[in-house]
Amino acid sequence: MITRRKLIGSIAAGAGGLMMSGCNKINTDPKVRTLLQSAEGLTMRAQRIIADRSALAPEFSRTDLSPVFRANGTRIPVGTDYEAHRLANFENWRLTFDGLVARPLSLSLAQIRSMPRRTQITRHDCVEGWSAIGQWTGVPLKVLLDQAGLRSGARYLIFHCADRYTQANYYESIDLIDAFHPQTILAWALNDEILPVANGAPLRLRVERQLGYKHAKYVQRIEAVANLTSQGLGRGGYWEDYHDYEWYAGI
Ligand SMILES: Nc1nc2c(c(=O)[nH]1)N[C@H]1C(S)=C(S)[C@@H](COP(=O)(O)O)O[C@H]1N2
Ligand SMILES: [Mo]
Repeated sequence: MITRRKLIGSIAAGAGGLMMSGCNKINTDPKVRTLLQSAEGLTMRAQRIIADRSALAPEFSRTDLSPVFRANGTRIPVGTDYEAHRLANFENWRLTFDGLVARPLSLSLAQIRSMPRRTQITRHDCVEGWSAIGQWTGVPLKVLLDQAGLRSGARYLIFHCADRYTQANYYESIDLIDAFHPQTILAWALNDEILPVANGAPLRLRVERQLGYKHAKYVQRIEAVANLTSQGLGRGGYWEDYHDYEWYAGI
């Protein structure tokens, strides 16, 4: 099966090749003509995928809320600074936003909670076979991106988490299409309550067009990067690195 990632990779390769060739040669060489035709087809498909990717995930009403929003994976990070921050009610905790940005940010929870917010009721789908509907409130990631200002070359955001999960530090990453998506938020409340520790306090990612494992909990640092090779085993996330999960887990 061809994954979206591979598809987009082959589009980029095809387009690059075409741009370097002379125009006349393209039209006469039957091999190149086939490439041109298929590249055009791929470009249309790529545009559809991108248009599709800016669509909103379904939102629900309060009557749809799951009675309990279950927790999965890490329920309480141990053995790191996180523990001290949790015991101090995250008073001195800060979110770092750095990497390929013009203005690195270091934000307290109070600052984050006073920023523009979005509330959304969405369905969370875990690959392990359960779903839950919850109401999330948080700052749209776009607000932080606009404050920090991406530098040229930035293509992905890495979310560094406070927990180790089995053998490694949990982390995740998304591309800029998802980063600027209106429903992509850093949530600090669930169902009108301060975000519980089990669900990722004090701050967790909601990236509503993707499966559960992309929704990084306990986010303490966001790093803008040019590629994903520097972190972990280089596949863009804990589950991608150690369990062969797809990097793009679109739903
Ligand atoms: N830091 C961190 N983020 C994480 C996980 C984790 O173990 N650690 N588990 C992931 C998985 S598989 C799912 S389904 C959701 C679960 O979120 P919840 O605990 O709020 O239900 O968080 C995701 N984000
Ligand atoms: Mo999951």
